[in-house]
Amino acid sequence: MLGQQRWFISTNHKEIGNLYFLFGVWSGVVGLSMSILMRFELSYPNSVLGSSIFNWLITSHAFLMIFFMVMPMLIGGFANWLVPLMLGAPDMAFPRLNNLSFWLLPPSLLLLLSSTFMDRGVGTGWTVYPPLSFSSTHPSEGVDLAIFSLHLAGASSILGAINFITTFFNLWVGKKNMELASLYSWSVAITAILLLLSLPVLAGAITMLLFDRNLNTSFFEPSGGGDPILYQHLFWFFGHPEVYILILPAFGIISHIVSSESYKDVFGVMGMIYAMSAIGVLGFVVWAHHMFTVGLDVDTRAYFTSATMIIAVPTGIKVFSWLATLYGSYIKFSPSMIWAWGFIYLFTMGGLTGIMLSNSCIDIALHDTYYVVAHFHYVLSMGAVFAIFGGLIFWFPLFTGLLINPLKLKVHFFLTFIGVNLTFFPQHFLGMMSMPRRYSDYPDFFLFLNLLSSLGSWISLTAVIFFIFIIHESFVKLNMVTWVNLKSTWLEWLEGQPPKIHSYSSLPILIKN
Ligand code: HAS
Ligand code: CU
Repeated sequence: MLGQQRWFISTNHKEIGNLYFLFGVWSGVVGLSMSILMRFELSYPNSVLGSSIFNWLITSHAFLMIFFMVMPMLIGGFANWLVPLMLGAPDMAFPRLNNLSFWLLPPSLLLLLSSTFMDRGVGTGWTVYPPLSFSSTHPSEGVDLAIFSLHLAGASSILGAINFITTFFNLWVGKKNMELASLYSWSVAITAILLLLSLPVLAGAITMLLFDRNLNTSFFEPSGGGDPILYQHLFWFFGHPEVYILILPAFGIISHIVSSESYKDVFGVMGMIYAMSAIGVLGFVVWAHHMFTVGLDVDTRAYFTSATMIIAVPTGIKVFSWLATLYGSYIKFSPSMIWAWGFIYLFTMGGLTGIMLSNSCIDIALHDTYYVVAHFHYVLSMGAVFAIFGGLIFWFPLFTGLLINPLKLKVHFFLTFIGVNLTFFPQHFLGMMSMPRRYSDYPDFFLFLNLLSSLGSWISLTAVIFFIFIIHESFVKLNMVTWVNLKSTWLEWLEGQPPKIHSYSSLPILIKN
């Protein structure tokens, strides 16, 4: 455990998982604080912070949430803890590499945070598009530090991906029966393949940008024969698979919660595996839906529109399979299950607005408006983050040996549910009224919806503080998982139903360890 000596050089997958969780929670709190500052700024017209600081806030918020919160928690934390256990492996395939993967992240975070102190920080947006990110337009060395930060985070993820792929394909006790491996392990394996194929492209793009900024190359500089649109292609060839990297492990977690809480195997396990694989493959051929406004010709736009829409099919297979699993089962409102319900409902909402945006003709009006912000927060803040909360609650007894107060967890869920919906639902309307994203000010006309949105963010903040309190209470009370209180408490939660030992539930793992 973390308390033992020399935990920092540990090669144990559970200890490394713990480190990832701590790291992710810390970055998440910093990223959340930044979003609250942004919502304060936007709660009233007139810019208080000014555009430089606001641009720095949106950039750091996105980097922190994507690379230092969601990825470390969903892949680093959950996958390190669960994949070896679910596969029946003694540890990850390369335990020392695993340690290195984690320890590349703190220096990466340090580089990102130190970029803040250079001039006015990095205000390029997480996409770091040239010409805005050129040294002529963004002279701050902070941009170079952010690029180095991404290099390190990328190296960490690539090494982690190699480790997960090797572990999954070589250390599964079921040998050749890959379809019997758990769905979460599958989701992580597919995510790892996506990481391995997409991250080097990002690394290439930002290195070319670094050279353009410092070494007089002109990959993206028209005056030297380069093309800034090339950067967008390279970035989104990474960027679109990246969004599926953020959601696939979440899909895996939801499958386990749904299966365990409905006392059934997931409906259509093979279908789920094929759907995740299809999402992974298709994710690589749709990138230009982020670039409909750069002047692509109409045939190209027609292709990217159709290819993007096709992703609704495998994703629909997943959504309907979860519903089919739950169908006819005893509907429970256990704390982890309500997060899964929330996920299925709100992720689908976010997915549907994605389908709207995939129409190139509609996207020309909606691109760079709050509609896009609403879309990706529905799939991320209410998709990826809901799965993180659901998974943490579901496996908390396994991770810590402790139980959490279920009633308070439900209060926390409803506070969050109200908070995030109030924050992001009005943003659809702001987007349709053409409020552009990434601005620190707006005309009075947009006041009411922005105020609602800010109000929602404060409710979400309250919910997070409450969650920290609940977890703290669990640690202080040391309500241990023992057979006695497992029986009494779990039976209480299950409203009279005996806990069933299920292949997808955490119980067999709990007993094994
Ligand atoms: Fe997205 C922009 C399209 C899924 C994240 N997305 C973003 C950005 C992020 C992001 C972060 O085509 C902003 C990046 C930036 O900073 O600029 N997205 C889609 C589509 C899907 C999708 C089609 N996105 C995700 C996921 C994310 C994510 C998952 C992270 C976790 N997204 C876009 C487009 C843009 C975009 C445009 C660019 C906008 C712009 O202008 O910048 C799909 O994977 C969603 C599939 C899921 C469903 C729901 C379940 C399916 C069911 C089956 C039946 C549905 C059918 C559809 C048949 C569709 C239930 C019927 C259609 C109707 C309209 C009713
Ligand atoms: Cu995309």
